[in-house]
Amino acid sequence: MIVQKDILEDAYGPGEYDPALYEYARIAECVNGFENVRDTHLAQFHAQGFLAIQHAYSTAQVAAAMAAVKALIAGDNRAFRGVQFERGIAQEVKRSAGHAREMLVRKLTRFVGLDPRLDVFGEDPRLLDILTRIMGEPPALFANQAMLKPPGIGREKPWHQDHAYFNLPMHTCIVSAWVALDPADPENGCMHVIPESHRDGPVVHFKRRDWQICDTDVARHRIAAVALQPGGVLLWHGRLHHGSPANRSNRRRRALQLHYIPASVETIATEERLAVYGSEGKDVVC
Ligand SMILES: O=C(O)CCC(=O)C(=O)O
Repeated sequence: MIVQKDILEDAYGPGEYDPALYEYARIAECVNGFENVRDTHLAQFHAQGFLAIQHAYSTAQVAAAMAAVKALIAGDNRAFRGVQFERGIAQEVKRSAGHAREMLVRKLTRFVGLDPRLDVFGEDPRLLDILTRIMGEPPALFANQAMLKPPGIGREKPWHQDHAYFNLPMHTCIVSAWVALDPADPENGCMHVIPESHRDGPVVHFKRRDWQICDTDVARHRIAAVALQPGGVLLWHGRLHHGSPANRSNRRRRALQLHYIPASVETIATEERLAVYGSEGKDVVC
């Protein structure tokens, strides 16, 4: 992340990419509500590497979360320093205020613990029950961010595996939960996944438009786009290949992202992670 006086910018800026990287073969099917998640859906999670659930959270919870996000951006919590803008627009950020400034924000880092209206999402017993059933033990929250991908300027998040970012043992069953606050679809940069790619093991990541899988290693013909209504949640395995195109629409695409690990897991050294996921020292090119 880049710090310019009081303005925190995203670590990576917008980059040109081939739109074919997000040409999807299908829109992913969804379960309707946490209460309808059966063991067959959990088996599907293990087989496919993801599970999408519509109407998991209520309209009231989503509205409260959006108000809480707005308040954090407005600076209502003076201790919060996690507002991160899209990169390269610092002058515009300095000139803007209120709603216009809000529309330039890419990410809120570590929102959990700041506002009960946001904490309810990650603490929901129905979510925790599903995570426990997937992991075989109680989950612990490892990382969290609000991903706001603003209209027109919200950059792509290139294809990657979450495990490549986290210093966790290679066997760890990481599960990420991504909650849509706005309708999320291919036009405003919804999540795209490669079903079953979590079975391919760790993939070397490169610093290109982001810390990412090489574009030529993306299994383009297998892409599923995950369109969600507000309150819908996508769960995915930490080794699933996933990414999201830029938001070229005039609509917002706000989401809360929570990464869970089995409570018993302990962290490893960065070198150990990069020995697997990093490209340096390996005879590979991108
Ligand atoms: O919200 C997005 O567009 C991308 C989220 C994601 O995949 C990540 O941060 O790991």
